[in-house]
Amino acid sequence: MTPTEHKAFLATLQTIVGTANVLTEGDLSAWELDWRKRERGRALAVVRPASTDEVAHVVQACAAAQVSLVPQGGNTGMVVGSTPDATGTQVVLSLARMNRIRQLDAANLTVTVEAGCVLQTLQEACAAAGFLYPLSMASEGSCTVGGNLGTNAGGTQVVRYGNARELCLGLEVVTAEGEVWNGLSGLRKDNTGYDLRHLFIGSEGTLGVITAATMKLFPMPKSMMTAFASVPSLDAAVELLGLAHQHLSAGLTGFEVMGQFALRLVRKHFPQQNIPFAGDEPFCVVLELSDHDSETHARALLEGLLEEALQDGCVLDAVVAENIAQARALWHIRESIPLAQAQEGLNIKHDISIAVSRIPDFVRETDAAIQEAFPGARMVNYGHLGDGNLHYNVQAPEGADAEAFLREQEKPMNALVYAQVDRYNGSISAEHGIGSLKREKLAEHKSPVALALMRSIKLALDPHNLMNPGRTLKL
Ligand code: FAD
Ligand code: 2HG
Ligand code: ZN
Repeated sequence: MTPTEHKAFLATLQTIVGTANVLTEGDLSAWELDWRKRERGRALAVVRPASTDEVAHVVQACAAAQVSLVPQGGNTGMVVGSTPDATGTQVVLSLARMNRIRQLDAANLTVTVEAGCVLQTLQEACAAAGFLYPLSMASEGSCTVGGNLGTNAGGTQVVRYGNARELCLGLEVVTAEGEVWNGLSGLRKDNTGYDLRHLFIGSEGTLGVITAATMKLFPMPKSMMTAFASVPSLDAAVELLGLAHQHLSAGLTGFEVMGQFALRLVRKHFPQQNIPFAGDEPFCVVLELSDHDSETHARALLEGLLEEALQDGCVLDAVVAENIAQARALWHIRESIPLAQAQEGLNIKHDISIAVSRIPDFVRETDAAIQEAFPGARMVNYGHLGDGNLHYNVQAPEGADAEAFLREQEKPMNALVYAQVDRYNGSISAEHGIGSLKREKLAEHKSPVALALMRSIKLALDPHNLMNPGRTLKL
């Protein structure tokens, strides 16, 4: 682009969204630096449209100028997918101003919401109307509905309600050509050909821009109870999960596991938190029961489960929250682990999924292999055990230079862990996506047939490769 073309392009964007919403100067770190501080990009401009129409016109202007776009919500993604590359030639399309809840349809148990709405804002608005919007994760104070759908986010309630895909009934999307597809019918059954919404969900901004979505709502449970239990091993945690399914059935709405070192990091970096037990138990579990009968009914169910688990020996000790504040505090411990890890320093993350029953063997074998190859590496192992999703993360050995550890050991560490994941028929990305961080890995771990189909879809929907190029797929 010549300087004159550059100026004219910026002027076009300013005409569409207003001068104040085309940012080119000053500190743009909030949009250019990813949450994990892995990569700092440089944007041609950060553009902040306020309506679907404005998004469509911005995309059309970018297509005309052959400028690529990076859709961005809360920029909390874990895989470097929502920040621009270093060339200074990409537009960051921030959906933050498109944050309206368009309609909460109580009769049909749906909510239609714009992509930039912050997840917690949506949860709170639904709760105020007496409904549960179940998607939940530690980043909910800043991640957005568009980012949740762009990544097909999971979080802590998947065991009962599914991930973002399963909650979504329809989308409004601006295509790579700048056309608007309105698929916000909210129908629960619609078999009229290919289900386009599923192409865009989890596509990490590489196929189009999600501008709004119709999502499922649920009746608010009468009672939600949280327990925090210590368990002697991962095998015991899996056994407890089986018992929880039996005792609680669809009432089981959360089942998270936390390894000893993960909790030690929370103790170290957030000493004000009151973590139950001494700290020497190998693993702890947070489990949640949601009940549509009564608190008495819920308590009886949970106590029945814990009694049997204590007798079996798969639980060593347990506390049950007496009120909402205590329940929140117990969940907060779990949710503080990624923040405690970040405080401890740069780290290697593996967001993996494996059949639940095989997780204990996987961890035993892989822990041993890691200790042999990387002596002293500290395992921060925790996650959504109810869904078979571990955050099998690795912190540099005590006292080591975390930056050097990441630089020198990330590749061989990834190779070791992902080879194990393959052996166990697992996935190298359970919920965070691929972004640019795992793009090369995707090519190594997905079959050639699957990769070819994905490329065909990408080229059909975005023939000029302008939508978040270089993310997810290498063309
Ligand atoms: P961004 O980071 O802005 O974008 C993520 C991706 O989606 C990018 O590829 C981007 O281009 C694309 N995108 C964003 N908006 C749109 C749009 N409107 N249309 C099309 N594409 C779009 N993730 C989980 O799944 N489960 C967890 O439990 C979880 N916990 C987390 C805890 C912490 C502390 C943090 C920091 C992150 C966590 N995450 C978790 C990761 C992250 O919060 C989720 O991936 C979230 O869904 C990203 O939302 P966002 O709005 O921040 O998206
Ligand atoms: C969580 O479950 C998030 O807390 C973050 O998915 C995981 O930081 C991580 O590895
Ligand atoms: Zn997670």
